[in-house]
Amino acid sequence: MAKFYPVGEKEVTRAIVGGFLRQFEEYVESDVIIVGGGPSGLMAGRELAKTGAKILIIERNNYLGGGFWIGGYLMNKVTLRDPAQAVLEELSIPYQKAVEGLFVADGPHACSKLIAAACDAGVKVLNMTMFDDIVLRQGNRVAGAVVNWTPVSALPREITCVDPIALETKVVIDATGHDACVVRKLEQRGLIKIVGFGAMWVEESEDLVVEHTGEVHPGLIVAGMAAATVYGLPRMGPTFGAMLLSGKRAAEAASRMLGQRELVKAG
Ligand code: 48H
Repeated sequence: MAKFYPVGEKEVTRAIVGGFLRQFEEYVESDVIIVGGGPSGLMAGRELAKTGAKILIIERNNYLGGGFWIGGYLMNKVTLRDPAQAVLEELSIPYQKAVEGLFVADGPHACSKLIAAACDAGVKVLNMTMFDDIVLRQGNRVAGAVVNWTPVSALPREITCVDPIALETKVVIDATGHDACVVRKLEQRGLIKIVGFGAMWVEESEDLVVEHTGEVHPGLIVAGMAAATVYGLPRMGPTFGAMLLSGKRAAEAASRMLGQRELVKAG
């Protein structure tokens, strides 16, 4: 049996610290920051990274995928309505037809394939990292994200004084789901009004979410369930086609916004 090569703890630690720091320093500046690594954020990231843009996903959890792992009612199945099965085909995710126009896939399989597709395209991820605030420039254009370690936000205020740090970017995508955390920071400053998502009505909701995906404020795109929250659109329940197609639309909007601007070189 082959024996393991004799490297020890210090080499393991150096590899982790060095690897993290090199990447972190490089991604202090990016083309697009996507806040939230659920289905809409991952899809947007994958599409944008394919174009050569430098993409960073900020995710507060230690895992990616958001609500896409477990679908409805903790039952590990995700559904998609026609035409979103095309994305399943594109990502080689196995699925079955449930009834005409409705398809079902295994959450863990679908989610892990989507995560892999985003990573394969070149998306980088900062997980256990909480979006804390926005960076605003002239004309209140969104120009970055202020972040902190997730565990810091879990500590009581009295015993923490850990200031967050800021990352610069050209475009931010709010893909934080029901909370619309990024847009909420604009609302807190009186720059925008959030309506709050409406009651469930799947037949109406999905087209509306995709239609409303786009620039909500200079430099900021809203995608996925966050779009329903911002514009007061009906929710859709445990079906994910609109999340994936909204991610694609967010990527198209971001590409247009990046337009002629020179992309930041990914090292
Ligand atoms: C860093 C954050 C922060 C923060 C949140 O909830 P998600 O899966 O979002 P979508 O929009 O891609 O998909 C929504 C879908 O999962 C869903 O819930 C549906 C279809 N519901 C329908 C209905 O009727 O209820 O993912 C959002 C991600 C999560 O991973 C969060 O942890 C992350 O964003 N996140 N990351 N900093 N402040 N807030």
